[in-house]
Amino acid sequence: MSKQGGKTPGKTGEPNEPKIPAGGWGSLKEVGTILLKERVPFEGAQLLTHQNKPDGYMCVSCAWAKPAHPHPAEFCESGAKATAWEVTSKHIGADFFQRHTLRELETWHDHELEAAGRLTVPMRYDGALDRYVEITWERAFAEIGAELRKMDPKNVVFYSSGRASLETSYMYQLLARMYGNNNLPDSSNMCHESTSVALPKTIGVPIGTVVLDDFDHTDCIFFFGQNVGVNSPRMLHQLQDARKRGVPIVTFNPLRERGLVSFVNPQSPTEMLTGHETVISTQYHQVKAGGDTAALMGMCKAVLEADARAVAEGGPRAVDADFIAEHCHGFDGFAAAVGARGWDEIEREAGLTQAQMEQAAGTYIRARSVIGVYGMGLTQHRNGVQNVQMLVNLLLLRGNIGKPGAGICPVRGHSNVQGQRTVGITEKPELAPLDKLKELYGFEPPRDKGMNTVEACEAIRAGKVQALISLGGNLVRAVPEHGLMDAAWRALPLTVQISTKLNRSHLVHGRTAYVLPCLGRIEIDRQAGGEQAVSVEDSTGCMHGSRGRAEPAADTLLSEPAIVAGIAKAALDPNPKVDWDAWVADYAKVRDAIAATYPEIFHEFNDRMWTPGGFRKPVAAAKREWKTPTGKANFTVPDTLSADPDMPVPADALRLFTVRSDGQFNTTIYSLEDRFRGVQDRKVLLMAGADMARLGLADGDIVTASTAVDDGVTRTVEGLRVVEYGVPAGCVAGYYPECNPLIPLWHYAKESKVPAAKSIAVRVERTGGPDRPLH
Ligand SMILES: Nc1nc2c(c(=O)[nH]1)N[C@H]1C(S)=C(S)[C@@H](COP(=O)(O)OP(=O)(O)OC[C@H]3O[C@@H](n4cnc5c(=O)[nH]c(N)nc54)[C@H](O)[C@@H]3O)O[C@H]1N2
Ligand SMILES: Nc1nc2c(c(=O)[nH]1)N[C@H]1C(S)=C(S)[C@@H](COP(=O)(O)OP(=O)(O)OC[C@H]3O[C@@H](n4cnc5c(=O)[nH]c(N)nc54)[C@H](O)[C@@H]3O)O[C@H]1N2
Ligand SMILES: [Mo]
Repeated sequence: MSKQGGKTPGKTGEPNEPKIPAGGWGSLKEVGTILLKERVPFEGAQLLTHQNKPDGYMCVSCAWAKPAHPHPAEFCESGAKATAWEVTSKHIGADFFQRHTLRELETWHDHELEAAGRLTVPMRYDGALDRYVEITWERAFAEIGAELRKMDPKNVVFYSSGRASLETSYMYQLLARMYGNNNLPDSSNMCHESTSVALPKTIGVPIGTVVLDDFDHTDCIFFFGQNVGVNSPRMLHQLQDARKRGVPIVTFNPLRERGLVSFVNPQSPTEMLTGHETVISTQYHQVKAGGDTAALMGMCKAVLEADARAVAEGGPRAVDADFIAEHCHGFDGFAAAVGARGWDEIEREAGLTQAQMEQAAGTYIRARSVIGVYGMGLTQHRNGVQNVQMLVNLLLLRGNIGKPGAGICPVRGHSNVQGQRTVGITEKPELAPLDKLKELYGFEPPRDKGMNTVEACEAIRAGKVQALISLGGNLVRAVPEHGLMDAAWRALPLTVQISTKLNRSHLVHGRTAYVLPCLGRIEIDRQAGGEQAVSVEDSTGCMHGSRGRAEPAADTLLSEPAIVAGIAKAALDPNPKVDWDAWVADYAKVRDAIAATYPEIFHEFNDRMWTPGGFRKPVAAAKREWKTPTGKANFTVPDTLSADPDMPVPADALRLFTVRSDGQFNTTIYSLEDRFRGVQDRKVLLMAGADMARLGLADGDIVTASTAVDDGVTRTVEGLRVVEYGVPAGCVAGYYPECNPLIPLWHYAKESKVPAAKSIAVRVERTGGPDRPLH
């Protein structure tokens, strides 16, 4: 047993796991600790009262919905950490780089890089000195513009991480298109792109159908591969309320995640004082990583078998036959495909028993209105699109789309990642309003397909990319295949990072490299036209205004719209129809432009942006209008139940899935500890006792993991500590991004190209351990 703090001994099958609830005093203490560490105790605590409020700023952590009637404190532990991290009083200027060369900084941990503080001045890399050196904004823009003008627009990539506002994102996509390409990869390409591909084909909209109100009317909630306690904790309020009404919650997840087990509401004095925990999941099925298509198939099979019995016996139907007849296409083919699959195969691929799947199906059948919630556990697989489609199949069987209390609920990641897509950040020209842009701005938008994230990586490796502009993010660490990608990155002629904090992508840079520091969303944004506000879209398709409240980290920072405009003016010939300066002076004018481009969604944008709870974009499927090629909601037959057809796991290997901890926001590592999983450091592999015995490993052993594929590339991560943990046999969990070197670039979801970060065949080799000699 390893010596992990804060744990009670685990019972069989779940060793080493702490038994703390999500929320509670632990959560409050965490908030206090990070505010102190970032030296913002007073301002930070005050600021937090404005978080996710109709007149305040929208949290920079997750994209979960913001209620019209917020709690007095409408923030969570994760959101408070993200706020403290952004408004930290630690700042770094050019003098920091006089003290540290990039070579030295490369030895720093990712946590230390970001913890150094906010970037404050624009800089260019000086190769002779191996340092970033301060330059003026004017020079930075002029030089970047001059470089871009020399390049073939098709070889330039405009990446964005899903945090930038609707206003910035709209300007950014216009910049890329006026420059001459649709190369607009987004963090969404590594995230919910499987959703954006699966849902239009099946229900005719690219986003979820539920709103907050549905949680008040639901009879049952299913959770697939989403870690609510860490990644969208404010949603625990809706789950707790539902549980108090007796609503069952059925979870499918290889790990018993604390937030899905129990919760103490930090905003309830009674609960805090009595320690009363709400049980969140009423059933917990530890599906094998990649086993969801099979598990969902098992549930559909159980529903259809129950329905056949009902028909034979004349009882109430288990499927909603009227809904299927009126609204669906492909039911017969789907039912036949389900019938053709045997329980043996389903059990083997899901790692669950027939009885477990029948139990879940029984709960499903008894509920009138069901919500299906999911996250990266479904999307980041070779079959990521198919996984989502299987969840749609299950919901369609009982008409659980487009009625109150029911629907599909993808939980998006970054706080405006969904909104970026809504305003044109996409590499797919058919999804962008190109004719409208042409009409409004009098230029010929490029019509050819642009690069998504994986394609941009492939092109970078092939030496075909001349410049990479990044609007936020830390692409060098977020992508797979660090071994090959880092080297390719350094050969890029030009990289431009628009960032708030120092990260690996500033160190693994192009031959010419710029760092452009920007204001964060929480900061007051003063422009010629006065203090500006921005807007974002949440996971449920609701748009919210957001007004910064904190003093900027430095007066040398520019806002994201100002930086995008600065690059645009330098790289593009003047266009009388696009007045970048006027847009920067008054973001309301950008919103007018957004409204003119997308009148159906954004009409009277400026008037509606402060609507409490947000204003929602039209979601046809929520009204049972199906904008699909068949005009109906489509059942789809899965190609395979196999978790991972392109990367089978050899007998001596394990299936690795990468996860986040409560001490991180993506590649931003706030702290090394994972409070909920009881792990003190991040270089670990969480492994089942049975696998450890099979592989001759003991808790605390140090191992090297290597990818178990034979494609001529060696991929390893050294120095991982084995932690015995309650994961299904054959599966092993590790942290993102530490394990990203193990993911081959070619290993992605078939139709969406989302890297398959939740299923990687790995071998482990023992290299050391605390008290056992090597062999
Ligand atoms: N505090 C915090 N909040 C965040 C983030 C963060 O890093 N920190 N990141 C943001 C972003 S960009 C995103 S996309 C979201 C991500 O939020 P989530 O969608 O929750 O993503 P992950 O943490 O990667 O993993 C999700 C869960 O899937 C489970 N899982 C893994 N493989 C499988 C599988 O094959 N099947 C099933 N059923 N489950 C599986 C894991 O055990 C884990 O509990 O969170 C957002 N919010
Ligand atoms: N193995 C594995 N890999 C994964 C995942 C996984 O689950 N497993 N998840 C994938 C997912 S879902 C995602 S979304 C990606 C995330 O990929 P990215 O979005 O590229 O990465 P982040 O870590 O969110 O980016 C953090 C950086 O953003 C910058 N930043 C923060 N706030 C702002 C701001 O307001 N403005 C600007 N301009 N910059 C800002 C800071 O400099 C910070 O260092 O990673 C993907 N990679
Ligand atoms: Mo994400």
